[in-house]
Amino acid sequence: MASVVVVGAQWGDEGKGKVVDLLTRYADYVVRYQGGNNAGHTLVVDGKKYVFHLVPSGILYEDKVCVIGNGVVVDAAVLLGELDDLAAQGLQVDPKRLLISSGAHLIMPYHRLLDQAREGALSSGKKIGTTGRGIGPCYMDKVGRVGLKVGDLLDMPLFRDKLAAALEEKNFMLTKLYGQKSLDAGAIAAEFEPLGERLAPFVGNASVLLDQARKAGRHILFEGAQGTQLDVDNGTYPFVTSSNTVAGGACTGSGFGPVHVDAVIGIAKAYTTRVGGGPFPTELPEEDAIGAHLQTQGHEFGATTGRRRRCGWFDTVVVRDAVRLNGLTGLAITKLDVLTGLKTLQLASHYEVAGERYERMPENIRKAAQAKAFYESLPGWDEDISGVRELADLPAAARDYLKRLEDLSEVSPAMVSVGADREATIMLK
Ligand code: 2SA
Ligand code: GDP
Ligand code: MG
Repeated sequence: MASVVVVGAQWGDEGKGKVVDLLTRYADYVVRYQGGNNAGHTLVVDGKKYVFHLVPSGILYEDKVCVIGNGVVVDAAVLLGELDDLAAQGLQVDPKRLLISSGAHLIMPYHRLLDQAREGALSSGKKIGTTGRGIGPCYMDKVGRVGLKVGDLLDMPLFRDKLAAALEEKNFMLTKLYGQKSLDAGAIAAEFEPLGERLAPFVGNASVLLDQARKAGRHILFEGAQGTQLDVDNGTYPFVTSSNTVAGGACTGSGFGPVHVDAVIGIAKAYTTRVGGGPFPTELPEEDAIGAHLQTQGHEFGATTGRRRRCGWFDTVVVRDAVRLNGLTGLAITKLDVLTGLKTLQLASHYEVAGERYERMPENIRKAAQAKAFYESLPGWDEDISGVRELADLPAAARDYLKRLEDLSEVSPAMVSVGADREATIMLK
């Protein structure tokens, strides 16, 4: 497969980092195309843990080129911090190995302040539970045509002009709406100028680079962040992030033509988690013993904010939505090992809202919040499966669970993950 898109099929944190890392073996280019440092992608290589927020996971392979596409929102200081951390671990990232699109928008200090202030002003049931990284306000400015781009850092007079214009409105909002201090354009420009100087060698045109790569027959892997149900157009709006997390975002977010995408792989956990507010029909209460099992055995804490992730049963309604919205050609199931020890497992097959049957997530957010999940029960297993590398070696109950999950989700698994490490994987195709 020349060009493959990897997306989260649920609400994020499905283990995309691990799967992307595995697939990177076959890729020449690894591309982030949406989101920003709200993402947290964890990789475990030879027992060593890496968490990336902005740098594509492919960075650990020294012969791969990583790309941050125009659809990403970049916190320049965070990105440079990740590069510094890698350098401190002996991995000096050369500009030949990382290209940052000049069209990617910059997360500015006022974006972070506004994100946190707006979230703070919402009443408890209305809170989105954002990561507070300034993602929403940055995308608002992009769509509102007042954003600053990475490329503007290479033209400081232009940067200063755009900043001064943007700050007029932002200072009004910060002071009048949220009672905060106004920000100083000169101080912000002075903070960004050295960041721009350091980033300059990495800045370029991602679309042109990827087109050349494609024409040369190189393999390109697009690494999605967050998950399908967090897509701003197709997710459980308004409890979503502010970008297109679905596979279509890989094209708009990197300047790559849709007909050149050969495969789309969805990643789903063997159960479901969600961070932040919003509907979650298969959620188990925090005090529930099974919910507690998933949370503790799965170490379900946010990789960016450390927040406790909400946990629940696998939801085939959500995954069927993902199959349709992304055009999934295959599925990778992760964290099957976390289910070990549970006596009975449940797979949600459909919902009901006020007596009406739903085979997909209701579009109306109030209905989505009221959706009652209906389940099929299957027996669990007790055997440790973390060392299994062949499907046939899984306990029969685990194989039956995967088969029923596959039938109800209407997509076939291409890979099953049974541990955080690269090696803890069962390849099916
Ligand atoms: P934002 O900050 O504007 O994107 O938040 C909007 C919603 O999107 C959710 N969101 C996420 N959900 C799961 N994982 C994410 N990344 C981190 C991780 C999250 C963390 O890998 O664990 O550490 O808390 C992520 N990023 C955004 C968010 O919870 C809001 O519901
Ligand atoms: P991402 O945002 O989709 O990349 O996922 P995260 O990194 O936020 O969360 C997934 C977590 O599960 C990480 O801590 C991974 O190391 C871990 N993980 C991935 N696959 C497996 C698996 O098969 N089993 C177990 N036990 N952990 C896994
Ligand atoms: Mg994550």
